[in-house]
Amino acid sequence: MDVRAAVAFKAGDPLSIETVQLDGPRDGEVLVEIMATGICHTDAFTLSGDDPEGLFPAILGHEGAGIVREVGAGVTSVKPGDHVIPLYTPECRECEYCLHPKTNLCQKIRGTQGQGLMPDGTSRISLNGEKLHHYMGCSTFANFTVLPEIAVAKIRPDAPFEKVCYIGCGVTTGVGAVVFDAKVEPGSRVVVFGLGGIGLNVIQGARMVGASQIVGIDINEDRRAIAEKFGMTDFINPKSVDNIVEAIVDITKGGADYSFECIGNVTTMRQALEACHKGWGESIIIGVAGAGQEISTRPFQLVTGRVWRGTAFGGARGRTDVPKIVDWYMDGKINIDDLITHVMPLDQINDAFHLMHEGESIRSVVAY
Ligand code: NAD
Ligand code: AHE
Ligand code: ZN
Ligand code: ZN
Repeated sequence: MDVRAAVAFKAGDPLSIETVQLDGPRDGEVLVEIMATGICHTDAFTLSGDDPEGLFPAILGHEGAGIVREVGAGVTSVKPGDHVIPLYTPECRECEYCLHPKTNLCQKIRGTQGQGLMPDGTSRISLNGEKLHHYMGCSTFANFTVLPEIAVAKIRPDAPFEKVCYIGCGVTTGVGAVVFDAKVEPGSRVVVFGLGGIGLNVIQGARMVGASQIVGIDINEDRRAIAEKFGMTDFINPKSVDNIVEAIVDITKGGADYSFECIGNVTTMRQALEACHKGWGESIIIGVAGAGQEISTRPFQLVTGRVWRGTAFGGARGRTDVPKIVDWYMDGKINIDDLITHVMPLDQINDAFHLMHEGESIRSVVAY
């Protein structure tokens, strides 16, 4: 079938709106009509050429929501008409990783996913006979996509696509990092580096679990008001202090119980670790850093009890946890509406990248 898609032909170039050809679902796959997709910083990261796994030409996008229109042979967990959120971290419930209690990183299809292919090693997407790569197993910058059955979470039908698409990455990553991975305790002092589409969700997750102090760090002063609305108690602009680590240790009376790096910058990753409390502070890396980047610190920081760790997709097991997070939104436990600052049609998708780079948007959503 012909579908409308934003194609990334080359790193650094704007996306190009094209009519591409999509093959139907094969065994264990589903065809999904994408109704809305968010634009995450990771899409910009891959488009920039910084992603060591970045492949071109490709259809990017990994933060979608839509409706199952067709299922391939053997699919049992969803049927046409079901509302779903695509999962870049699938949940097969049978691989060594799914069966391990300490990780959400299902590896069942990770190999082919990283090669921009479906699990059988082929692509379903082409343009005038030329193969296009899938992206993060999702490719939501198209009004239809094909996904493995294990990479869709079935959600309630009354949830609005233009809002809950954001649960496909940003909301789950930020809230989940607090709830599922760090397991922040009530009364904790939490520090959040980067108050964008992810960091603001860390803030609302921290407020949800009862953190007593939530310190936000951003070079964009405009983030202060929205972060306060989501639960931030203190704000520091690194440009306004001599030493950001000392400023955090001072304001938290000894250091963070938990810090979250939501930027993707190896310098702020080090600051986030070193701003943790001696003896027990844990720093969680969420930001994705470019090819060739490395983190460093004095080992003494870890010897003296700080913990450095990371999280992908907020530690969420997609098919199990995403429907619950949709319920949290529908029940008013989390706020998504105020984070979606821009909604646009597909042919304006390049504006979403511009708004992100200019610091003018929190989340842009394409509504098909
Ligand atoms: P964003 O662009 O919306 O937000 C980034 C924020 O960081 C902005 O508010 C910006 O002003 C701030 N910032 C930039 N440089 C800074 C600095 N030096 N000091 C302080 N603040 C600074 O991006 P996002 O969508 O929130 O994504 C954040 C990061 O998380 C990206 O690296 C993205 O790739 C990554 N990410 C990771 C996962 C995961 O599963 N681990 C999931 C989603 C996104
Ligand atoms: N491909 C990159 C890393 C990109 C990355 O870390 N992706 C996160 C999700 S970011 C969502 O916005 C992730 O889930 N990672 C785990 C995984 O298996 O991909 C690189 O550096 O090679
Ligand atoms: Zn993302
Ligand atoms: Zn698995």
